[in-house]
Amino acid sequence: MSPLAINRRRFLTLAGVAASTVPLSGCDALDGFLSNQSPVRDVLASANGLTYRAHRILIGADTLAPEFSESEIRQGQRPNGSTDPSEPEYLALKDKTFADYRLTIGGLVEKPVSFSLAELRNMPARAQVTRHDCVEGWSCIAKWTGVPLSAVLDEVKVKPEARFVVFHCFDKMNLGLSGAVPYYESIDLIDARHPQTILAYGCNDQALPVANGAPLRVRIERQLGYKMAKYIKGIELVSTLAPFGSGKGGFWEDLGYEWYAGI
Ligand SMILES: Nc1nc2c(c(=O)[nH]1)N[C@H]1C(S)=C(S)[C@@H](COP(=O)(O)O)O[C@H]1N2
Ligand SMILES: [Mo]
Repeated sequence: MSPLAINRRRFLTLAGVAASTVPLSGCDALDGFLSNQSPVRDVLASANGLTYRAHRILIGADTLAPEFSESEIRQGQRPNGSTDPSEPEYLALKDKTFADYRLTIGGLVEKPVSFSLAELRNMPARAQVTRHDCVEGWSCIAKWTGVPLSAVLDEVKVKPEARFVVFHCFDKMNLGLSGAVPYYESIDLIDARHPQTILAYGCNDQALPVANGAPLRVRIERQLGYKMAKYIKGIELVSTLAPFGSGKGGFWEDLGYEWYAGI
């Protein structure tokens, strides 16, 4: 680890400790934890803003995540989260090995469009051997092949008012009594245009397996695993994240995880 990385981690840890010393007053605060008005949420949100700004200052926009050699791949990519979606729309596509799949791209773009897998494979490709870090405490090195998201964004021509890229997924997550909600994620346009941000259709020189997000998943190599949406159904360019889920920018973010999960 470089000294910069250690300093950055220490700084972020200290920032986190400062934010977490705000006391939770009894059960009311915890019960209201997930509501948008909760004061706990505001503290989390401001700590998140600090993390985002600290990362953006300390890491340049184009700094690359470390890449590894193929000999450092020890196993298949360990599947996590949804690994076998059961939604009928997904099963119908999977039945035909995704021949009818189309990635739709809309929202704040000049040319809303949809791409088949063959079209995506014919675009400029990038392969990278990178380490996936899951917030649950495991890492895995794998080779990912796909089309840079920036190339896809150039095709659709992003409107100037767009600020975020939202990934809509096929799989739904069970939230108990609240029912099932679709997995979704979002990133800003800096990460979207980062050279290692790719829409991956290949993993370890094979077609992307269902367990890892077939037919298409995003790799955002400077962020934690949960940001890397699998089973992508559509991409939307937006100016605000408020309309989606509980408005925090992703399935896990709506449950309290940081939106900017930089590593
Ligand atoms: N659609 C979708 N994307 C997802 C998830 C999920 O459950 N559904 N899990 C996330 C988490 S927490 C991780 S660690 C990675 C796991 O990717 P893998 O199965 O290829 O290891 O996918 C992320 N993207
Ligand atoms: Mo994860």
